Parts: sequence; C-alpha cells; structure tokens
Amino acid sequence: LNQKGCVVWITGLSGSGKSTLASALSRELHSRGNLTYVLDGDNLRHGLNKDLSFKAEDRAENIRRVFSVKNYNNVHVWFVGEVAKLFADAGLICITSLISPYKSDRSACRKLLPNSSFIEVFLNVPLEVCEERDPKGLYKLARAGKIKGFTGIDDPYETPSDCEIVIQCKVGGCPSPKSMADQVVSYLEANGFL
Ligand code: GGZ
Repeated sequence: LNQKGCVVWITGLSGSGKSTLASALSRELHSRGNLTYVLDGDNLRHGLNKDLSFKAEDRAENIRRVFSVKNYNNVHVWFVGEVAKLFADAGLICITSLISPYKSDRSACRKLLPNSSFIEVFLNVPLEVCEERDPKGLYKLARAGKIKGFTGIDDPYETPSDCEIVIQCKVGGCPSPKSMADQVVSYLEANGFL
C-alpha cells in the first residue's frame, strides 16, 4: 500500500461543507487505491460521543472530564483527535470533519501526531455564505436565540493561522468538492503521504 498514515483535519464553520469535502476526498483517494477513514463530528456526536451534547448538563460533564484532560476546551474534539491518531498509526489516511472552533484544541490534537502528519485544512467560507445555506436551519435558530453558544453567532470561531492548506470560498463562488479534494491530494503527494 503506497501511503503514509496521517490525519487530514478539516476545520470550518457549520455549513462550510466539511462533510462534503471529507467524502469527496475519501472517494478520490479510494479511486487511487488508498485506504482512508472518515470521522465526521456531527455523526460521531450521535454515536461515539453521544453523551456529549451542547446542553448545560452535558457541558458540566465536559468540564468534569476537561479537568483530567488538560488543554482541551472541547472534549469531543480531543476524543476524535485521539481516535484519528489510532487510524493514522494503523497507516490509514484519517479524514476528520469537525468545526473544532478553538485554536487550543486543534493545536493539542496536532501534538498527538508525529511530525508533520497532522494536516490542518481550513475550509474558509464566509459566515454569510454558511448562514445563507443553513441546511439544518440552525443559524436561524441561533439568531433567534433558540440555540445558545452557536459557533460564529454567539461563540467564537478562531481562524487558523498555522494550517497547511486553506481552501478559499467567496460570496458567489466556491470550488467544486472535486477540486477541493484535488487541492488536498496534491498536498499529500507533494509531502510524501501518497
Ligand atoms: C456549533 C452546533 C451547535 C453549536 C449543534 N455550535 O454543521 P452541523 O450542525 O450539521 O454540524 C454541527 C455539529 C457540531 O459538531 P462538531 O463536532 O463539528 O462541533 S465541534 O467541533 O465544535 O465540537 C452543527 C451542530 O452540531 N451544532 N449545536 N452550539 N454547531
């Protein structure tokens, strides 16, 4: 198998297209004979991390765990980082798609992986574009105050400054999922992961 295990960590706002990019990238890599595994934040919240929601009582549990796991604001992000590391150790290209809004969480996950095998991909889509898409109506609920602590509305998204790849979208035009995936594949080739 001609690949080196790594984590492709996709970060961006809700509605930025992280899951779409993750599956396009996975499809592209499979077609080239590579092995991947996708960890999708939203799906994992319904399984592996179903005990961790955004509700007050769960945030309390978050905090209880955070006390034993230093440097993480978001235990869900840390947990997925650890699982991603296991897949990368096994030689897979592990693709994660989590909002992962806090810099400290992303850099702590980066430190779990050996040198340069944590590849941070910032899917840079303006908030107004994400809000316009609003596929699950969550932005509308957040604006109405019915969801509290929503990323980009009343909770911060800390823009990456040290990421390996930036995928740029503008109001009125985003690259196709395939061309976003190609941008990541080129990076993986140029850096000896493929
Ligand atoms: C942000 C929220 C929130 C709040 C629910 N803030 O885009 P989605 O809708 O379909 O997926 C998002 C998911 C957040 O899971 P992540 O694992 O990606 O988040 S993080 O990395 O920050 O832990 C979003 C929805 O759940 N959602 N409430 N308050 N997104």
